[in-house]
Amino acid sequence: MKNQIINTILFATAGLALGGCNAGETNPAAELFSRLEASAEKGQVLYAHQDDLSYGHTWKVEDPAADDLSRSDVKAVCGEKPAAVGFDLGGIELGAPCNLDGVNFSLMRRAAVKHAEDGGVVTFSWHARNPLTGGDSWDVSQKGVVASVLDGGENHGKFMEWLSRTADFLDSLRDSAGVRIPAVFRPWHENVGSWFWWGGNLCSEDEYKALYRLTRDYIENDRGLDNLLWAYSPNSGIDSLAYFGRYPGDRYVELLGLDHYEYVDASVTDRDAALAKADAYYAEVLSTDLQYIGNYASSHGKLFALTETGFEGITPPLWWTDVLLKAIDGHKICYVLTWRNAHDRPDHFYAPFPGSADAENFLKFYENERTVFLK
Ligand code: BMA
Repeated sequence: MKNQIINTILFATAGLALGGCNAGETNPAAELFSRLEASAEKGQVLYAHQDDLSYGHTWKVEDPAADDLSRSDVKAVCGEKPAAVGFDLGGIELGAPCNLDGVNFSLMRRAAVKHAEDGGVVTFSWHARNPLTGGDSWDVSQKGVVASVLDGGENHGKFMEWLSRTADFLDSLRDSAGVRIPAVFRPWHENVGSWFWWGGNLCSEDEYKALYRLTRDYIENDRGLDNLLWAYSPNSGIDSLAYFGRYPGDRYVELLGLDHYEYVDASVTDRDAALAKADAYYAEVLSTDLQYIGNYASSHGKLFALTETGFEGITPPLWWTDVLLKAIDGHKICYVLTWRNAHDRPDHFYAPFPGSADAENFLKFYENERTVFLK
């Protein structure tokens, strides 16, 4: 009974937080919200890995239609798939068969649906092409791209077609009963730094907010997709003023995120000193940023997560326990996502694989009572 009352309250709260659904009603997104909220409340953190089911350090799904989706670098190391899997939609806007990293979109659909049906969580980022120049997301050669896609801008019509293709794909994420699976959608990420065409120096705060709102209004209201939790995830290394300066508003966001990576300063010649400095900086930034994001999330009924993180090549052998787990200690984030293990770039990996130097330490991370994997 007690649990029933708590569940009713949780669902009602989530329903209120989500545009288009009434208190007490449930939909896939509201249910996902409640699950994530309840597990974060218990101090649990879902482990998530980008592209985990599509390829790994030395392999790639070859047959998108027939593969049984049982492979995963993470599973090969600890015996379980991650609880959450990240996918990227970059390229869907052009109607391309594969995303920017060569992942076939029908494979992505199958993998996301299977992962959700297996009880996991799926999240989508979107490295969309530059609609003004025709370049990629990182083409920051011209300002005014965002202005050009807003209502009245020269690329508005084209951009609405892009949104329409993205909505088609998100709408096609349906289980065997034809019901849309829930997903976290995280468009226009790392938006305070200036490396994407929607970045800090490339558009005004109001233009950014308008871009985000246009995206949600179209996908949710015009297309009726109620299966999404919307994430806002700036890059790290900023303060709360910068973080919230571009926040599209509580009506538009359910999950506050942060993308924060660890890097070694190559100019420091003493490798151990460089690593110690990198570990300390990684932890310091997270402790500040997760504090203000967490405060806002708890007072505004939002989820929060470390939406991208990692150390390329995972050099410190104890990174998982001594750096990552320590840095998130005390913060009620619902998931932590480490970036992809590229199959075609041996040094570009952010999760363990059989034989990687961090694999043993990852087992400790896996066994830690806080972390949650698929089972
Ligand atoms: C970056 C790198 C790129 C990739 C992009 C989108 O961080 O991993 O190789 O194309 O993410 O997935």
